[in-house]
Amino acid sequence: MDASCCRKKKKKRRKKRRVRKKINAFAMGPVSVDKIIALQRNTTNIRNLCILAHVDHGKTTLADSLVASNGIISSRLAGKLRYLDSREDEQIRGITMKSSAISLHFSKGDEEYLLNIIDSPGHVDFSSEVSTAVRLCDGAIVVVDAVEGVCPQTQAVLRQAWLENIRPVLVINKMDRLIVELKLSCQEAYTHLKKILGQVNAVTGTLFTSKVLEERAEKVEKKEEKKEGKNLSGDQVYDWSSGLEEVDDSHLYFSPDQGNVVFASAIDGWGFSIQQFAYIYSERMGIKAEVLLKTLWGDFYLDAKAKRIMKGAEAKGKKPLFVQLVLNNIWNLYEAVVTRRDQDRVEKVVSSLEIKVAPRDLRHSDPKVLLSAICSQWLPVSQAVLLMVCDKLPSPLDMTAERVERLMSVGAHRFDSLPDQTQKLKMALIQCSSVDNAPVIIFVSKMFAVETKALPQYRQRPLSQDEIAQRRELARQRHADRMVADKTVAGNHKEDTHIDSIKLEGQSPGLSTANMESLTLKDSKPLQDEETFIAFARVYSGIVKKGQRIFVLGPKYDPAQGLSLLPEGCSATDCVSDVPHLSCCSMESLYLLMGRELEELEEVPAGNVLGIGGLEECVLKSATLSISPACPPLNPLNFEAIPIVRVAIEPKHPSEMPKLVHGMRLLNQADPCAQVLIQETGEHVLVTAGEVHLQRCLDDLRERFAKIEMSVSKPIIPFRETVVRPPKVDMVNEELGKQQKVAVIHQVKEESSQGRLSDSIQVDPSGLVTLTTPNRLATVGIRAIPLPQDVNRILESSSDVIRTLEHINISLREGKTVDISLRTLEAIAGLKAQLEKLLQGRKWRNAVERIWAFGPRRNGPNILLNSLNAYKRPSVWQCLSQDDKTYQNGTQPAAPREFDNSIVNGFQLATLSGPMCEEPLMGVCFSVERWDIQSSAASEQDSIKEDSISHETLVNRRLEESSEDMATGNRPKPVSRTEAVSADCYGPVSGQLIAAMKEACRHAFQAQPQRLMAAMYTCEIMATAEVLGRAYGVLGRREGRVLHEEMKEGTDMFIIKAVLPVAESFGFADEIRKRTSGLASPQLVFSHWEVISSDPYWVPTTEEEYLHFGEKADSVNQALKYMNAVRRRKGLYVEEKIVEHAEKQRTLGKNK
Ligand SMILES: Nc1nc2c(ncn2[C@@H]2O[C@H](COP(=O)(O)OP(=O)(O)OP(=O)(O)O)[C@@H](O)[C@H]2O)c(=O)[nH]1
Ligand SMILES: [Mg+2]
Repeated sequence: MDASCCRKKKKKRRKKRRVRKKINAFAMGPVSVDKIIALQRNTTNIRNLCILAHVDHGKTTLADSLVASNGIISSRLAGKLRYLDSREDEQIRGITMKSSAISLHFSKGDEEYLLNIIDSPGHVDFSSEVSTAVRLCDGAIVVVDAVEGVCPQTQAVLRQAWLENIRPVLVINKMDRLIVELKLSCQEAYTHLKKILGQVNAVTGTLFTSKVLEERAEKVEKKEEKKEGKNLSGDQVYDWSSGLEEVDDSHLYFSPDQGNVVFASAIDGWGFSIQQFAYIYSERMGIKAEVLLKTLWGDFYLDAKAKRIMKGAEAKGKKPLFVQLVLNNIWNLYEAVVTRRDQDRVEKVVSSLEIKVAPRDLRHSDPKVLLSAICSQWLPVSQAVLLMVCDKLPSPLDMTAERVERLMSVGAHRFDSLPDQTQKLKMALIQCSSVDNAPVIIFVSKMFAVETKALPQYRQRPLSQDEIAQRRELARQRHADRMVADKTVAGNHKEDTHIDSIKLEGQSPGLSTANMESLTLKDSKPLQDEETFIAFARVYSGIVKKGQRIFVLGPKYDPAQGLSLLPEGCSATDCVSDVPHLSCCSMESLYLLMGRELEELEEVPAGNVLGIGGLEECVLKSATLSISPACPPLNPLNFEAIPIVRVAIEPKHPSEMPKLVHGMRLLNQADPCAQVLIQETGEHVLVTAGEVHLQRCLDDLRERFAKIEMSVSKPIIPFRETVVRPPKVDMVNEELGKQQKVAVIHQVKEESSQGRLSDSIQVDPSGLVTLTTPNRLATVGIRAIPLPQDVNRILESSSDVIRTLEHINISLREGKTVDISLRTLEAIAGLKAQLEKLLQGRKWRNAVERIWAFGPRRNGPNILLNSLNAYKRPSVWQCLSQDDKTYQNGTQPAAPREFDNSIVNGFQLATLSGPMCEEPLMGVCFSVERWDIQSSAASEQDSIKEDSISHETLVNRRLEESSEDMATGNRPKPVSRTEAVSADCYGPVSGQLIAAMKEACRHAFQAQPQRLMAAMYTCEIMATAEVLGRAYGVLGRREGRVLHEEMKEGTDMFIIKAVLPVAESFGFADEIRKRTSGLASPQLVFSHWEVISSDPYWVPTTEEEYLHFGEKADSVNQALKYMNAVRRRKGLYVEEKIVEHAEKQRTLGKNK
């Protein structure tokens, strides 16, 4: 009896265990790869989306809930695991540092969807990772913290989404904080949420307005062009309307009644959109769901007596429907579960919601467990978000023609100037077709490194039944062989060594050697410490197959050139070595990206995000891949962050240098934004976006890529050198008379040039420097003039436009015709107009037309001005007057004078490194007021022409190489002087002229009051009132300047906006976090360059100054400190007193 009872119990227990196992398997088992492969073919139901937000607003937590909905992680761990933060430092720091993708499955009714979701980092240092994510998507979930609202990075990501033309939906996250932390009532919360929506929509509104205005300007221009073309003469009619009135923009905004907003608490696992409540209440109250959909959000209330929904809740002091029907429920639940912990009420709520909660959860001491148990059944956040995503975000098939054109038109070229074959590819991109003959087009947005042993082909996996059987067979065979060997070579001590050969001879039928080896090799190959690069990519058209060969198009590839050089019908399997910026590669493996895991695929159809292996030799950071050479390289990514923090790195042991170089090359490839350079000084330099980014790069270098001990220099802070107008007051703020002013300048001048001025240089009191070449054949007269600040700012922000302008000018000079896109022409004309507006006054008369060049690197913020009356050279703006009739009517443009290039090159060299501490110049205009070349030089020019050319190209090359990437360029090679064949013992005239011009510019610079410019960060700090004072303290100590401070409405948070010199920013974030016990955390973004007002060369000159500062003037001079630090780092001479306070040495008495 007892025994049978026992058996029954055991049986029951076993059954229970089996059931539990089954349930767990259902909950934990991820969707099979086969299913996802099947879904990849149904393009209509694919959604490629990324999650974007300010740092810490809960992207990864939300992603956890979505991942858990597919059973990849347990729902209990969702929010705690942060599954997509797979790096150790991400987990430790609690911030995401890279974008990573995962493919999920979702069923909505009968429809099945494939969601390729990319989680992105919110920290400003990693904003380049956001760019790489946004490019591959068609839509985005923008997450906003319900308490913090719109923050700087929220605006930045909305702008990025806008620029890439992808559609956003909104998730207002951390709703629980409104209840638990801020303790708002439902009504207050509703007002607060309305305000946040308003803020987000304001950002979208601004982006939209600027776009409409831009488009309108384009249209007007086109119309005018047409009119001119038809030679219509008549009165010009101006249209003053902005065009904004006519455009419907309602679909752009976020509004809960549009279904593009979800309210959520990712950490507690709930989220809802208006739709869900509309359906719940339409059933319960008998009101049509459509009516509720329109009224649940907004100024509507429920008139209980009339049983009708009325407008005007606010005016009548009634509760809006959203408060009454939606928020109330949630507030009640929180009150019962979290605030009061009222068991009875909880049970009532649970039964009214008709859900089941495990008794274990009901009894749990942490109320959050019970809360998530209830919420995840009642309003699962994944359901709400994924429904919205499937409904509101476009599929890859919905790609607009506008987006495609923008992707395809690169640089200054017009889309319609591209070859016909290329223009045809536009249709392929729009159709996103996966038929067999569709051209394959892929964009790689970044390369990421994974440990080779983590790749699926090397992963330890459970053996299948067949493999186990095969192995058994193998073992049996080996055993049998050994037995045979034992018998035949009995007593022979070599028996072991024979086994292999015997094995080869004694094959059993059906089991080939290759098979056996592959079985044994695959699992035992030592792959420790190896990294493999995988391309993070998307297929825009065609089907990609494993092993397929493909063209890799560099960003400078020109399809017109490619098509003319390649034979007709040429494919990537043929060898193409002679086409610039084009190479071939085979895609060795294709992967499905599943967060931390990769799954191998055989082929991937259009519209999907994927990983590609085998491209590391051909792709550095990003690239376009296509099987057609007619494909243009797709537009490069636009990065918001400018890398600014640089450190020099060297190995602890000099012999490990090659390892470091190798490691840095890998790092350069693995990070979209980090730059690796070899400076002119030979230092290996790493440039990163900020401190956190720097730390991550160094960790990667140390632990993954170089694996050596390194010493890292202190961050190298960049400075700029400039000149300013002579001061009007002295350091004690006394007005300076004219006499004194001249005295001050003279003194500086004398000091700086003491003993160095030779007789070939003359400086006149007005600052004009005249310099003659050593062979006395050429003389230049240069004056340095400070550019107005606004001009400086415009030049700095327009470096891209200036670069394009320079390219166009080079082409024109070479006699090529250039087809320039309207947008580029407009940008150039805009820049010219802005400069004309700002450079007004007698001094700048006609200055914009007279601009000779920009520098350094031909696109920098300094200007070379032609002030020679006798020399009319072609204008840098000549592309704007290309269609000019007078020009076409035969009046030839002026030709540049001989040696024109030497003057420009001398200017480029001078602006590349200034005399203060060899940093680049900024905001300086060098006006050429004299340039004489004696006739003997001109007559010589024929004989030395060749030489001068080689010299000029050498200088050009040197200018370019100084900034070149280590990965792409080599170190500048020393050029032997034997090239110089001139009879002139001073070398060729052009070379001398370059040197003379450079020196003249330097002296002209020194003849003016010089200043350093510091890079500045803007920093936004959010802090509570208690820690505000401490935050100010830290800012003050680090030379920060507070711009404004405001209180965030509805919270006790203050937002301080300040600027801070980059030089003072290291450790700032940590210090402020420590001082405020983690309550304030700043975001530092590079903003601009600012002149440091103190003069580094200042010494007291006036009587008042002697009185005030003493003879030594040893109060801290910030500019001098910075300048000397840079000089010391570069090994330049530093003028410093070694003994500052010379006092007689004495021994202090013990008792004093
Ligand atoms: N109260 C509350 N906290 C949340 C919620 N969602 C996330 N958090 C917390 O917010 C912090 C940041 O969450 P993450 O998901 O790492 O934020 P993120 O946006 O991915 O951050 P980055 O990737 O670094 O930009 C974590 O401590 C989360 O626990 C929420 O709904 N409510
Ligand atoms: Mg994150």
